[in-house]
Amino acid sequence: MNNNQRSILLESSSRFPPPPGVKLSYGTSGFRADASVLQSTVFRVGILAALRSLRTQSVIGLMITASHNKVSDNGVKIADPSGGMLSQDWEPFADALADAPDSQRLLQLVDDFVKKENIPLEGAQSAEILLGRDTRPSGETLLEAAKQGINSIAGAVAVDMGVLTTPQLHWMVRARNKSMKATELEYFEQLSNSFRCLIDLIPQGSAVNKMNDKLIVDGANGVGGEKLELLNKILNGLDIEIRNSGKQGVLNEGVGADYVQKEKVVPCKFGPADVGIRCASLDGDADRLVYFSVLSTANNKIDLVDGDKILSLFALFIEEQLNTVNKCDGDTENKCYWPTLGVVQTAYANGASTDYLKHSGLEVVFTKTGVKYLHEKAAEYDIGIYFEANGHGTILFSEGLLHWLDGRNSELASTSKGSEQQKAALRLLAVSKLINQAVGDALSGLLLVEAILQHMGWSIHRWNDLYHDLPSRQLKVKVVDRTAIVTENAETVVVSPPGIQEAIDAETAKYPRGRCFVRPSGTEDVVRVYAEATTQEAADNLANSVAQLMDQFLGGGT
Ligand code: 16G
Ligand code: MG
Repeated sequence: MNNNQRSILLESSSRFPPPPGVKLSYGTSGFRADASVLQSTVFRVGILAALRSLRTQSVIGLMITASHNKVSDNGVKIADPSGGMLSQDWEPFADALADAPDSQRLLQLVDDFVKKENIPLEGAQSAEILLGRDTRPSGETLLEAAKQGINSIAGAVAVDMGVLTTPQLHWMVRARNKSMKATELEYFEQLSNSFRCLIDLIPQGSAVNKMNDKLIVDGANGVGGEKLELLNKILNGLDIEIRNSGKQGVLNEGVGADYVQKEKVVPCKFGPADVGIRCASLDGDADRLVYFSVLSTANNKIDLVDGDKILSLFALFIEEQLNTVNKCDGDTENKCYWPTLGVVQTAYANGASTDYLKHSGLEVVFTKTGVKYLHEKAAEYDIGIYFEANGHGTILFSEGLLHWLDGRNSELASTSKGSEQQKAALRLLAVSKLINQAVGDALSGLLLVEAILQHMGWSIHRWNDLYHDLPSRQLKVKVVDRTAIVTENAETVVVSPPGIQEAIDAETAKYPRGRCFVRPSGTEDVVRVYAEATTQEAADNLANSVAQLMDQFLGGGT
């Protein structure tokens, strides 16, 4: 590092002293905390993003959001060149950088890391970082801190993309690194064109018209509602009413996908008048999507259609199209190609969904909780479909498969234009453009759900009847040190402290179809308990007794 770079870093970081006693870690979703303590962290993530861009010689993203957390929180995370999450091997450096007590220590860390990673840091190379933020009031000041961090690295340029959903920013980073145009308009056009394409390909005579009813979307009073209003203007073939678009209510307060999925009740501004109508909910930064319908009985209860069911719908549709495109008659047999198709879930997936997917002949694999793990696993297949029950997920297509589909489509266009086979190839290509290949995206996911429901001629009730969820219960337990819990097998088995797993097994064995696991949360200082059984009472009892076990083994107090 030359002296000029050294003095710029020292000077700028002295303007962003870390608040005393705050220790943050780059968890599953970046750094998150009360917005008032985040200035220095965001400044330092700006430095990190610039170094990452120099190291990869690619465009990097920096997103300021705390997703479904309360409005006074905020957070910051990095999008890697592929549009995915920051590479895990840089996370320890992110932690060290955020925790450096003063400018000197910060400088030392950067100096060591730059040498270790061989980062060209003399201004000879350029770096570009796209910045996005959600609608939180603290976003603007934090964005300024990020810019200052970026500007402290010679050759690095910050490009403010404005208020965006998290998936929009990831999409833009991916597009830029593929030398594609990457403005918000292009994003909207890609979504609306591919959606239109799927609608135009709906088989004649399917029950489509009956399905052409209204969708009501809860925008969580956040950026998703705002963006959906814009997208809705250029969409046709869909009747959407948007509520909680952020003009009045408070972000995530009694609204949004996280609230709806966890509490299983209607969000604000929904009620008895909506019974029977298809409803959807986005989270605060629009990377999660769940559907629901309002039940006619009182108590604001809903029928929840969660990420597992979105996954099942997508998997069914993809499988159907693959079967059609590969319908081989005689001489075309050698043109068939069976791509690998994998479905990725976490232990939170309802057992009934896993059974359903397996019975449908699909390969189901499990990973730890957290988008980065699911995404990485899904990328191992030609088509990898992943979803967390909380509504975060997407479909990944390999370059090889897309290339094959393109070729197959051209060939069919000349030999049997308009055939079912060709339409199936076109549908798969349209899905690959509609669904966000970078990260789970509530807006693109919503359009795909809508297109598939129209294709199938299904109501939300028909969709929800694919299988029936086993009753489940989630609890959190406060313990002395949650990191004492070490798990294996996609978080389904506790390997340490010794004895815990045996105790959980003994408890679970008391319940028919009982299933239970515990894991330390990555976003809160608690241990989470999940239990499933054939009745709600049994699931509640199992969860409660395992919560007590946590107390006994780890101390603390529930
Ligand atoms: C974060 C993760 C989400 C995960 C959740 C678990 C991302 C973008 N988000 O929100 O995938 O389900 O954490 O939270 O990775 P927990 O560890 O507190 O249970
Ligand atoms: Mg989110």
